[in-house]
Amino acid sequence: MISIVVPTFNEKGNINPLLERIDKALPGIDYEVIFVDDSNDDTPEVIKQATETNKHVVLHHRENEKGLATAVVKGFKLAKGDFVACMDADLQHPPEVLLDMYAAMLAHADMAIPSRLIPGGSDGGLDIIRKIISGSARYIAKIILPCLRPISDPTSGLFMVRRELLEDADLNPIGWKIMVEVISQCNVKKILETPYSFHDRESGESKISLKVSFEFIQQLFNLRFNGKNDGKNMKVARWSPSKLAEKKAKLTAE
Ligand SMILES: Nc1nc2c(ncn2[C@@H]2O[C@H](COP(=O)(O)OP(=O)(O)OP(=O)(O)O)[C@@H](O)[C@H]2O)c(=O)[nH]1
Ligand SMILES: [Mg+2]
Repeated sequence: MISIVVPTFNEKGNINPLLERIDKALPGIDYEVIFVDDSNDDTPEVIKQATETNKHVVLHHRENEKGLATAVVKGFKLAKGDFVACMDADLQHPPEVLLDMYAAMLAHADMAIPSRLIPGGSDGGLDIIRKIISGSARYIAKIILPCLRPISDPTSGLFMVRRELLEDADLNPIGWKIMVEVISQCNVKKILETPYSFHDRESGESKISLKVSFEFIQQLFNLRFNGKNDGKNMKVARWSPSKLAEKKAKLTAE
């Protein structure tokens, strides 16, 4: 089973389109979608309604608690699948990449990381300001944390990992970035990158802020001094678009 952890803060317009697309993306594959929700609008009601008709949906609502990364860690604890994915609710991470990541995990990856920045990937036409912000975040992250250097797109919130690797990891993320925490604190030896196209947000608002950037730097330094993975035993491989298509075709033919 795949457990898909989705942190939500005021995403009511995105929940049902997301669930429909996840269901189409994983034909015949067992999965659960765990929403860890800190919203102060109707989002939990929309998710609760979905739980009544969709057996794949799990809702964990937190009162008076916030924070994207801690929400994801909570989702990891609730996950029951062998593989655990993390994905934003706002459809910027197209749910169709779940099958790409699953194919990578079946090819014995410890962690699958879709990338906007390898051949076949795209950042979905981010404006120049967002490009600069996200490029700088990656650059700074790679300077501070050597284990991130071979990874092309290590600062998004989109990945899949073997659940057993999360079990003994000491995940204590502050703020926003959960993927760098997982790479640094889990014993990931084989990472597979697959190309994908990022999309613009269709509904709801961005929650990014200056505070988030400061917390990110603080998190990177914490991991530099306390992280378990120095990157020396880690291998990163990449699939081309044609290799990915071939692997997925095999998977859906089975
Ligand atoms: N549970 C929980 N989820 C959050 C919190 N903040 C953001 N999220 C969710 O985390 C995901 C990423 O947040 P976004 O605001 O889309 O961040 P972003 O993708 O970096 O920024 P944009 O590109 O502007 O959308 C979305 O699914 C949000 O709903 C929070 O405090 N708690
Ligand atoms: Mg977003």
